[in-house]
Amino acid sequence: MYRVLITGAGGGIGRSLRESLREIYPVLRVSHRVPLEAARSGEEVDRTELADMAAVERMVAGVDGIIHLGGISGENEWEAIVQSNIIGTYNLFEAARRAQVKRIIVATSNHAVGFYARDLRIDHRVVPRPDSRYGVSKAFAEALASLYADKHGIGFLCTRIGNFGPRPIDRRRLSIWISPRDYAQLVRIGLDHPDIRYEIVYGVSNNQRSWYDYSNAERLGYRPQDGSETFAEAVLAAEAGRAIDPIADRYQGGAFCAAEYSASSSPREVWVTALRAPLRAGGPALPCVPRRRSAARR
Ligand code: 15L
Repeated sequence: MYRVLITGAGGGIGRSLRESLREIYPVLRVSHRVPLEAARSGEEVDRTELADMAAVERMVAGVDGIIHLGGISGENEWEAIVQSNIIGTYNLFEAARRAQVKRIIVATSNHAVGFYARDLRIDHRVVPRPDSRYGVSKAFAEALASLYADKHGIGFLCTRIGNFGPRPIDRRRLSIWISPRDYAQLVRIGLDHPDIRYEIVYGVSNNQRSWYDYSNAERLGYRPQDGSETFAEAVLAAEAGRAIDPIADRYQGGAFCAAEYSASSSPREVWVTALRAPLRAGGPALPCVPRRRSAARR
């Protein structure tokens, strides 16, 4: 990889990757919709609105690989999600196809699968269960990536990021946290691995309380250095006595699931079906298993 583009480079993950990937690839092009800090040596700074196709085409010119972090990173009005995450992601992948980009790392999210219950451990093969309009846009990005991988041969690593930060900030994040250095490792695998066509991996550190089976990332060489358990005692003490929300506390997406919840009953328990229907005969059996049972097997 000679020139690597980071979209959404002004956000938390983007700023972190701008530092950790500096001087790893000869040229890092960093882009955001608002102005970024000036370019240092080995950097090119760009300002692009992802909904503007002509601008996106200029942004990807001459690029070999893309880390796509751009767009809205939480729940929002549908119109805003459509502009940034649906049209913006389409424009990026289509411009990348025209520019013959080889690899794209997609920042998808745990919210694409947020309506799985917390007593399950899910892997990369479960069907999407978005918990928000934002989660739907991430499931869309994964599906669009699949199309551009199969039909146009771009290599995609879709990283379903849990929660990125220097430390897990609450009980829920103990199960989904990823440290900056572990995410940087995953991104480098996505850019440098010689044989990636289309993969979904969970972007999580080695968390003992994980709801995610990240074995697909391990298969590609991922060896996380961090784990949330180091922080567990302090995190749980800070939360002692907190009121329980029946939806937010039952489902992996947390408050994203509870927001605007208007059903008079609980979400469907489709995991039972998944247990009965292994995806591939003879292959690793279950895309989704009760977490305690999975832990006991290890
Ligand atoms: C995400 O996908 C968001 O981008 C981030 O802001 C957090 O809300 C994170 O998920 C999370 O679930 O903690």
